Amino acid sequence: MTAPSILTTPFSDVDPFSPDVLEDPLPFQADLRNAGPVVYLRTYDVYAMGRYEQVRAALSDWQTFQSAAGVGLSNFRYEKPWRPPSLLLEADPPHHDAPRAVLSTILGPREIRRLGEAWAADAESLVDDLLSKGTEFDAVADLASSFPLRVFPDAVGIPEEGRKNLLPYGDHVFNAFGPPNELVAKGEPRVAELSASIASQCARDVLTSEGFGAQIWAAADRGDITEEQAPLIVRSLLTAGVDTTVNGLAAVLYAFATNPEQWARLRENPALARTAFDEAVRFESPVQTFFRTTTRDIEVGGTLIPEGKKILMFLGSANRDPRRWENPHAFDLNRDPSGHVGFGFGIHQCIGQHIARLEAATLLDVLARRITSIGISGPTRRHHNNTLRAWQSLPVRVSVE
Ligand code: OVM
Repeated sequence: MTAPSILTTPFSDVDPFSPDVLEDPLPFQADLRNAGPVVYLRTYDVYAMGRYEQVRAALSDWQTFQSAAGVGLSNFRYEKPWRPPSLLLEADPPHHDAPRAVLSTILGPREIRRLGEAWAADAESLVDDLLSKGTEFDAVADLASSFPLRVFPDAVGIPEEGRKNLLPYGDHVFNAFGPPNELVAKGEPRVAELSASIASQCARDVLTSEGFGAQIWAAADRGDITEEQAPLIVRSLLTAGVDTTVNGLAAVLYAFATNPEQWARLRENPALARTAFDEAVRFESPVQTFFRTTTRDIEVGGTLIPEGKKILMFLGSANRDPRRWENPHAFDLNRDPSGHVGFGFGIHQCIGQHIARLEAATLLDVLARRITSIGISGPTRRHHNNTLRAWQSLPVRVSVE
């Protein structure tokens, strides 16, 4: 990378979606932050931001950095989206407002509190079953993915069949925000099948009468949203609510398994579970990147970005920017991780974050009471995805009282 100067914008020829960078994005992110506040990525003709200040400012300015042209590399002004755009993620005010208002009420901290009690029993029985089989297991398959898949589909109210498609569909959606590389090609054969499966689960008559899905349809009955909007809002839950929480849980379990002193702190003070989860979201940033599109010429950090350009925001890099965070590469329950941009920031900030925190706190609460120590017991394996920082396998060994 070139050094920043008054005359030229620093540029890079690195492909941030290449297997090497996806395996370990941290060296690239450090180079990106050091190169300047804005770096031109020649591989994709996009402008990248890796520092906290600029990422947060761009997230806060939806008028200049729009989402409606897509939050992936593809520019919806010129390219037809591969699926009907999300009414939340890929929209801006005014169209964004009614769906956002409806869903943020349904997923609000007070509204979801009653779920916590039922989920505690689910977490207890999951951990009971697991520990009865032994003290070595895969923290991804046996905890990070099994717990969300046990509680979240029921909370939405979708039928049993088709649940197995949630993770593969999400994996493809998050790949599709990136460039059309091998990860996207790998998912293409199943796109039609998976999209049809997900769409069928958004219909009013297949959803249980109590869940989030039914509440979205009830909002259509009240006229808060239209009947055309309702199934797409249910789709957002099914798309954004599974792979993200699975990898958020995997992140916090990995962080504890590699930082035993932090596990001891959690056991001393289980009320730290929520801080621990947000610190893990900062530390690993399960959603690593999103794009925006400029709606006007704008100067950022000495670079003039023209109108209509794609901007790649590195949330994970912002969350480890030493300009913002002391000792950014440490997983530390002593810090206040609030202000991280792992859930985004501004009008599009994660609408499901209270659900994610509730899932994590419920599971960690049970684990902290049952497990005295947790460590890695074999080779760990990343799962590569164009957007997600994900795990394939995390073999762990635990001790119990
Ligand atoms: C959506 C959606 C999909 C993926 C991610 C996301 C992180 C939202 O369909 O609304 O937010």
